[in-house]
Amino acid sequence: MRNHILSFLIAIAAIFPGSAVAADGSHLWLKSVSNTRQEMQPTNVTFDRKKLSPTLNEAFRALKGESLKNYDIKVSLKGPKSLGKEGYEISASGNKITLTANTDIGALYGAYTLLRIADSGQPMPEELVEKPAYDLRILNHWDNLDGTIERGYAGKSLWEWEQLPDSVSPRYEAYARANASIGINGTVINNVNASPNILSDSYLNKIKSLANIFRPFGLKVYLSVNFASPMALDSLPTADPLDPQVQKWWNKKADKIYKLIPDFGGFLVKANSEGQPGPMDFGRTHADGANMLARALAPHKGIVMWRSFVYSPIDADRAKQAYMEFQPLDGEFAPNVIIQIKNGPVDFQPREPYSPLFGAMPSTPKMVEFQITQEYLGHSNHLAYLAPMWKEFFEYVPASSIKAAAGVTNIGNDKNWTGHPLAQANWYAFGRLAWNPELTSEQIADEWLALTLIAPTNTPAEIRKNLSDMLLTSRETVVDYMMPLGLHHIFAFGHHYGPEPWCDVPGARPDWLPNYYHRADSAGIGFDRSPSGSNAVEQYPEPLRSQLADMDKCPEELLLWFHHVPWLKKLKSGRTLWDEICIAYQRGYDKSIEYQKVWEAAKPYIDPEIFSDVQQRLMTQTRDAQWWKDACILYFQEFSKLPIPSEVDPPVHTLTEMKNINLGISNYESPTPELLNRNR
Ligand code: GCW
Repeated sequence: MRNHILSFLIAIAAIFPGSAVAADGSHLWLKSVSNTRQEMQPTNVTFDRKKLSPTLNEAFRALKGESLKNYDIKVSLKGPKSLGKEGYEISASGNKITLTANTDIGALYGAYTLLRIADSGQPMPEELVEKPAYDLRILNHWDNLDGTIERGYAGKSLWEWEQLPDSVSPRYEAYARANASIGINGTVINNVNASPNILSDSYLNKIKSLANIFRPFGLKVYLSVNFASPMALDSLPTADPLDPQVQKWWNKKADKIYKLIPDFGGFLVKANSEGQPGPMDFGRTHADGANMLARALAPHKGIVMWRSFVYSPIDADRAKQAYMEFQPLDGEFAPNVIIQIKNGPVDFQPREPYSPLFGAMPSTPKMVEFQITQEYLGHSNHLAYLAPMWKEFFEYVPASSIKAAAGVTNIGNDKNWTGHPLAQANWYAFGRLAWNPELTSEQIADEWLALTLIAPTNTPAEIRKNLSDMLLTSRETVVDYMMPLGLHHIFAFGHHYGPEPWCDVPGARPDWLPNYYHRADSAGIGFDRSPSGSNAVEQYPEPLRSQLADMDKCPEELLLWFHHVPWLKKLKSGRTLWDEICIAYQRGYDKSIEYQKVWEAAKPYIDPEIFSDVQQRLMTQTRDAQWWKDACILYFQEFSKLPIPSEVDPPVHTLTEMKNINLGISNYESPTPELLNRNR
């Protein structure tokens, strides 16, 4: 009963977006999905079906949205085969719209598209045919079973494990609807640092109840699994992938899962990485491990997403290690295995070159893993709209060369889902880009702004433009005040929030420490990955390889990623490297102030609760930009021994002050020294 009342309130809030309940960001970009059901005839929306499935009922709700009320909409489920499983076709003439699809889910995607077009004030296209670029568009939750979220900054996990399966939060449905509305069709609901318990009978029953709620929205459930589960759950003496008992255990487990959840998607695996167990513990390869799981899932059409995020020190350069471990296995994986590769070769830094592994396994299906949650981009305190970062990846890696896209989500149980109200745009952008990587960052930003934050009809164009520019430049701003010119991983240990280029943790793996990456000394700064250094450039194809290898030709935004550059080296601007570094920190800081002004000017057009929330966060962002600027300039100056250029404001903090800041961030537990020193 309680749940019904709650759902009702949420639905009311959705119909009246101006009401106090809806103004807290909880409605995301779906202010106008209606709660009308089909029984409420007569209506301007008709289907060529008598009875609507739950999926079509959802389509009906979307099409009954306020902004579509003047259209006559016919939905036909007799679409051409060419539309595939999820595609749709829209044709509009005057106030008549026909939406055609092959499947219920295709019709639902088409319905959300119509609503998006109408709600964001775009003209109705005469003809629009859409099919997703990827069959798999999938969120990765790093949610632990105790309700905490690794690298989560928007509260606790959405999944209320203790209440499941009997009592279900109304947010599960809202979550599924939000995902479907942007084309996301899969979700891995638990952390890749996986507890074996997720596969216990009791959890599987809870997961079944989530899957039932997600199903009408075309959202499949996947699980992260711990490779040693047979040992942990059923005391098998080994988890060796070539042991028949182990194979049998996984086969039985898969059978059990599919009995409960017939459309279960499959497994995601982090193996032999950061202390997680894996096939190499038993002298086997990643392919042996992945293929064993793939065999268990294949009869049910399930898949294995096997992560390539590994860095055993088989080479002195961590950036080379995943490639070295995986590239030789090209062609050895079963057909239902996809290798899930982080966008860059290290770890979700504000800027990385693309991971060269994408170009090195031609016979293996690959997928990209983006990080939506801002582990390294200011958590939920900083504004960083990430579409430009993901588009940068697609500039180097052709969208058609990969099979799927995954995004490590920024969702938690905060009222507004993502902590920072503007971080909703990243969830939105991930879905939109996974559906169509050709969309521009600007298009997506404008859509999201119009749907979520500002009503296009009564907000002056200049305000809209400034807000859009603010989003579009925000990631580069973070790069500028944190790690310009290809610097990377100079974060504070453990929580990865503030600056700590001086960080030293006795006993820690060297490749977890900032000086491993920045290598500042009296001669210069940066990691030499050219042929005279680690030669990581060798992993890239020509002609890019030669370009990256040459200090004078390497794109400047990646210069210190690939080169150890003398402080006084002249860059393209004619300024020295040292001056450019200082100026970048200043530019980032200045931009953060500019964002506060843009936001202030938009005040009359923004909901007051959201306005003050974002205002606070922008202030924090400026405070932090100042910290980053002062900390990094003063610390690196100890090596460069050069004066701060006159166009840069002098620091307001001393280096000692900066070293003493205790951020008091407790949401990440630092690994024990023992774990730190385990490679696998
Ligand atoms: O980005 C790093 C994080 C870890 C994370 C790991 C991974 C889930 O710091 O918290 O663990 O990567 O991607 O496996």
